[in-house]
Amino acid sequence: MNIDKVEISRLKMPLKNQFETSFGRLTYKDFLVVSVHSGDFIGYAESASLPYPIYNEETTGTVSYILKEFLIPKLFSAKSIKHPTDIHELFMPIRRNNMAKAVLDGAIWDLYSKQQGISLATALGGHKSEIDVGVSIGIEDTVEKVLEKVEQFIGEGYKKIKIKIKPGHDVEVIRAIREQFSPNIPLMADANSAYSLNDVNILKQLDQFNLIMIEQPLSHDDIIDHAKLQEQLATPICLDESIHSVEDARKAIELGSCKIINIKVGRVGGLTEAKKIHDLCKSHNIPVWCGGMLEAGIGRAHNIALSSLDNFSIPGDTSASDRYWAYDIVTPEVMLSQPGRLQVPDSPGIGYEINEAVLNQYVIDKELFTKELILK
Ligand code: OSB
Ligand code: MG
Repeated sequence: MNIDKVEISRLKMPLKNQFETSFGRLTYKDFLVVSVHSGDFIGYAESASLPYPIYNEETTGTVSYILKEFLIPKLFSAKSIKHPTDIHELFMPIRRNNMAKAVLDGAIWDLYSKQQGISLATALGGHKSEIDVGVSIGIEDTVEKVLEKVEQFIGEGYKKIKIKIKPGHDVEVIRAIREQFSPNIPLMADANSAYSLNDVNILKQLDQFNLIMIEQPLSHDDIIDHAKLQEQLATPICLDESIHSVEDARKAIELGSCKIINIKVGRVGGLTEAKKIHDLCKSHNIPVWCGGMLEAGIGRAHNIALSSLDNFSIPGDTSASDRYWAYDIVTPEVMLSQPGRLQVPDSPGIGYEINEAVLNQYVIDKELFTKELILK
């Protein structure tokens, strides 16, 4: 794969509705679209990063810096890149900065699939032609507003309803949902690290609601206390923030810190590492699902392709474009094929075209990198 140039566009896209988690409120998504060019082929990916370091330590600004200063120069000075997994090797000496690595890794995976004339899903080893999808509901000012959203998304057929919780917005919200809707709706809670072991009594109360899982109740960097908590909870714990690599996943499984893992491509440094975590979890009978970072269409397309792997057996946060966006940057937009289901594209690469007209409306900065410029 001979890379001629890399283009980075920075986008600022307003969310249709603000999205609040225990770590803060987001009203827009500020992210990068990276394209890698090789002859007539172009691979695309978007950064999972947020404008502030509140989910993890990265921001769109740090992703941009690491790409320009380290990762793009590494890409251009590599002797030969035969397969996207070579990128993973190439970036290994750089510590962390996983969202920065993931965006270039993802663009190369898309490029490779297009050059091979196969879908990204096929390139990754996925076999599903359709996937079940869920939706994530943020913290609202009132319980009534949460109930309205739950009603709307159940109506759209979403196969998993995830509720953001934090101290003071937890047991009553979940109770209200269980009282208002059929006890069978697939429900879970995501705390984004808002609790500590001192809150074990609150977390234990959640056991009565038959949740599919509780996601990341404790600290963003913890796997020890989660193991202690899991011993005391009937509800499976799912880790999100704490898992950055297949090694983290191995240790968490060994310790009993979780029974389910949320795989986010950005958080783990790319599709190659995401697939490794999928495979490891499969061999330990740990189901996985694909998390989201409020992606626009390009990121969503990557998530759909990844979710076609068979151990993605729980619906992911890979909702349709209209969950967050008035207009999406891909065409067609990501739309449910039937209630709560998405088709996995079988055309080459991510399987969605870029909607340049929409994308350009949101671009606030653009930079081009060539081998000559970078290695001068
Ligand atoms: O914890 O899964 C999370 C959004 C931003 C940061 C962290 C998280 C989320 C979500 C939304 O839950 C998932 C989505 O629909 O993209
Ligand atoms: Mg989460």
